[in-house]
Amino acid sequence: MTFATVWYVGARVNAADRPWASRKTSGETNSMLNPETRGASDRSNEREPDVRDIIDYAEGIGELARINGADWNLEIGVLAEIFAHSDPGRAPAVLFDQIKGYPAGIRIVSGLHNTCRRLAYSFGFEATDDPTVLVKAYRDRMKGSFKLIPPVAVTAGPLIENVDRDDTVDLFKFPVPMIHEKDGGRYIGTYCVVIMRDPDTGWVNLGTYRVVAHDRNTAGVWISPGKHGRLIREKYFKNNEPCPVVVCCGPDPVLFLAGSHEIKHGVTEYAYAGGHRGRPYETIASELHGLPMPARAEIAFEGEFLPNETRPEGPFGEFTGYYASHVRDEPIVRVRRVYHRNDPILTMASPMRPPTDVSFAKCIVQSGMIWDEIESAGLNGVKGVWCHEAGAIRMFIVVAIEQLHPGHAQQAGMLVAGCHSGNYAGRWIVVVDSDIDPANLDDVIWAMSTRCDPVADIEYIKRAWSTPLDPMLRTPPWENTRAIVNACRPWDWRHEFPEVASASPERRKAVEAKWAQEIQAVIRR
Ligand SMILES: Cc1cc2nc3c(=O)[nH]c(=O)nc-3n(C[C@H](O)[C@H](O)[C@H](O)COP(=O)(O)O)c2cc1C
Ligand SMILES: [Mn+2]
Repeated sequence: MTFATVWYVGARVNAADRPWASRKTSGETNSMLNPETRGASDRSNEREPDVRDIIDYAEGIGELARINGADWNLEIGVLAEIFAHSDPGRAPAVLFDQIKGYPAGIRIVSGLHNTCRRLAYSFGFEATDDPTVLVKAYRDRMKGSFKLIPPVAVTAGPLIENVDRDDTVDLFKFPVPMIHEKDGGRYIGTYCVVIMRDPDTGWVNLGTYRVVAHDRNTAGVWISPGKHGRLIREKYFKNNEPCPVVVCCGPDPVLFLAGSHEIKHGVTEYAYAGGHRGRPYETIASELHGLPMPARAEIAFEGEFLPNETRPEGPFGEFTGYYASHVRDEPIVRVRRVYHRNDPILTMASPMRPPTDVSFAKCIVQSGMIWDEIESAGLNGVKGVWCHEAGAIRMFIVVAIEQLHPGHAQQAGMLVAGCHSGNYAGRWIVVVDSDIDPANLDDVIWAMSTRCDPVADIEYIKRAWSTPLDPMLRTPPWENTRAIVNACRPWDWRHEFPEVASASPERRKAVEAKWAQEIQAVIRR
């Protein structure tokens, strides 16, 4: 053992013992809350969004592990990987303290919201252990009460408890982790949002892009072609101007998930995340460029991308589970301000062979987004959507439908492949009937094996939006091929399709009721 202590904290405690359950902002009224969550307990909508709140919550439900004494250099990243792989979708959040070479209190956290309960809490959904219930809750909210809620500017907040300026800036005052052996540097921004403003429209975009600390006051950011931050940066560079930027390391979970999903062009992720919180985010204007920073974030730093300066960036572990994009010259950020809370907590998302410490939560949110988008495009009969962790979230997506007309399965597959949330870096889209649980790989493989003729039932889309991170691409343009697998019973002879050999639901229920004790004793449900 190279670290000093590991322990798991807390079983479920009484509501009265949970200080976070009663934390309130002065002046807050219930009308600011998402209506469907009003009056409910255990939901973060009722509190100020920040990293500490979700850590408290995780601790309260026994889903927090603490590790003291680990090294930022190839221990913390590897431990995060060991935990994430140990129990995908059920692993605890891990809080690292007393990090080697750093004062106690400067911490790193990984896996903040990577279970059903912690994700439900963050979004203010009913607590559940069933991911498909959460996907549906997301879709129902978008169809119902959801409204964008723009942020509000404030002048004070914990983020500016400490401000370092110019010569005192040092990114390595934080225990920036070296995550994997082959990484090309220490990455400060993994679970982060990169905040930039469109020079023409004033739209503020928050995107999760990886950020390396090159040295004490220089950072490198890798943004995939077509991403909003890249489009904004290109506008400044076209005029040979520096591009103002704030990197926020330590946003609360909903803001991070907003930053790492494909929110519509022109919509600020603050308003999307605020809509889910049911309250506006409070933002503080950054000193140099007036960019809005989350007032309760842990760490942020500010500077400019320089139009004519680059440094080699990468390699870095990527969401597909590979080092595919190698080393390239990328623009750098000259860092001139660092803002942080007392005893700051650097948030970390370790990129690794999936499942990762964020992938389960991402699968839920992305599945919900796709479901919402394909229905909004007019598709009827959708019964479920699931993005699989093993498919690196984006590369293996299953949609279940109640087939209603000829060509329906094809329409569903095309929409999943083409909608904004399903388009980037995809590979396989599988369409299944409604008796198949899209999140259950046994079900999905059974359907693909028994209801699909590979020659007749697989369609291809060519030249689709991919990325240098796609391990199957070696050169630009970064476009790839999608397969839409129709694993539904063939529409034209669906009524003659062989019957499923399984007890009817009624028969099963009756037998289960009669033999309940015996069944429980055998399979211990
Ligand atoms: C942990 C994590 C790391 C990511 N790293 C990058 C990255 O380095 N570059 C990138 O372009 N996208 C990255 N993404 C994906 C983007 O965050 C995502 O595509 C998002 O939609 C970008 O925001 P935008 O739509 O406002 O451009 C990452 C996502 C996650 C969850
Ligand atoms: Mn965006």
